[in-house]
Amino acid sequence: KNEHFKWDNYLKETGSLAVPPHCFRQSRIPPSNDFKVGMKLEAHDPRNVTSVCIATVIGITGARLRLRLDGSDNKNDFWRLVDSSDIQPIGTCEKKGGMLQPPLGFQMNASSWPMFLLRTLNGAEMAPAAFFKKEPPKPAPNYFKVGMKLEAVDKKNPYLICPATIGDVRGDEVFITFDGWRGAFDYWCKYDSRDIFPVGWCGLTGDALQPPGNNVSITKRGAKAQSSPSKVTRRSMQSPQKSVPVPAQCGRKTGRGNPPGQSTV
Ligand code: MLY
Repeated sequence: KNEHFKWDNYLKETGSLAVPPHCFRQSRIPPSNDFKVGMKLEAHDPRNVTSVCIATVIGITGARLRLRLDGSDNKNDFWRLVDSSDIQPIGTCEKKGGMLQPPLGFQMNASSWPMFLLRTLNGAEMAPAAFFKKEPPKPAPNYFKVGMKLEAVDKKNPYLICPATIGDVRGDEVFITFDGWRGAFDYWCKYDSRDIFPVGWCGLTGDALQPPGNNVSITKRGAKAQSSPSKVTRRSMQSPQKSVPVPAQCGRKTGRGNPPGQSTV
C-alpha cells in the first residue's frame, strides 16, 4: 500500500532531517513480536492506570499488540509495544501482592467479577514470559528539534503510524504534527513517549506506515478563480523551514477535505 512513500525521497523533497534515533525511548532494533492472537496477559487499564486487568491479544501489528480488556466492550481496544511496561505475564500482579481488577466499564455486575475472572483464565492460552521485552531506558534529556521528521501514532486512530514533524518543543514535551493533515490530529506528548518512533521504524517492524495526507489547499475560489487555473500547493510537502511547491497531480482529492477539527474516521 505504501510503495509510493519513501523517506529518503521525502526528506530530500522537504529539505528536512530525521530525528536521530537516540532521541527516542525505543530500542534501536525493534523487538521481535512473538505473540499470537488469543493469548492473554495482564495490562494496566488505559482508562484507569492504577488497575491491572486481564487482556486478550486481538491483533498483531509490527512490534505492537492490539489489546482488549476481558469483560470490557470492543470499543476500547488499545495498542501496546511488546516492550511496554504496561503489559506483563499473567501471575505478575498476584506475585507482587496485587489483585486483578475488573476493567473500567466492566459489562457485568461488579459482584460477578471473581467468577468472571476464574472463567476467563480457565483454559486460557497465557502469553509466555519470554515474549515480554524489557522497556528501553529513557533517554535524557529532550533532544528533539523543531522541524525534524519522525513516525508517530495517530492518537485518534491509534492503529495508524504516520509521517510527522516536530512542530514545537517545550521542556520535556514535543508537539507532534502530521504531515499533510491540517492540525486536527496534532498533539503534545513527552519526548520519551512510546508512541513516537524514528524514521524507518515501520519499515523494520513490517508495520504499514501511512503515506502523508493529501490536504491540497486551493487558493480562493472567487469569481476570478473560475477563469484562471487554481493554484495548488501540497501542504504535506512543506517543511517548517522551507516550502517546496509540488505539482498538483499528486493530490488524490482536491482541497476542502478534513478541515481542522473535522475527521471522518
Ligand atoms: N478516516 C480518518 C483518518 C484520518 C487519519 C489521519 N491521520 C493519518 C493523521 C479521516 O479521514 O479523518
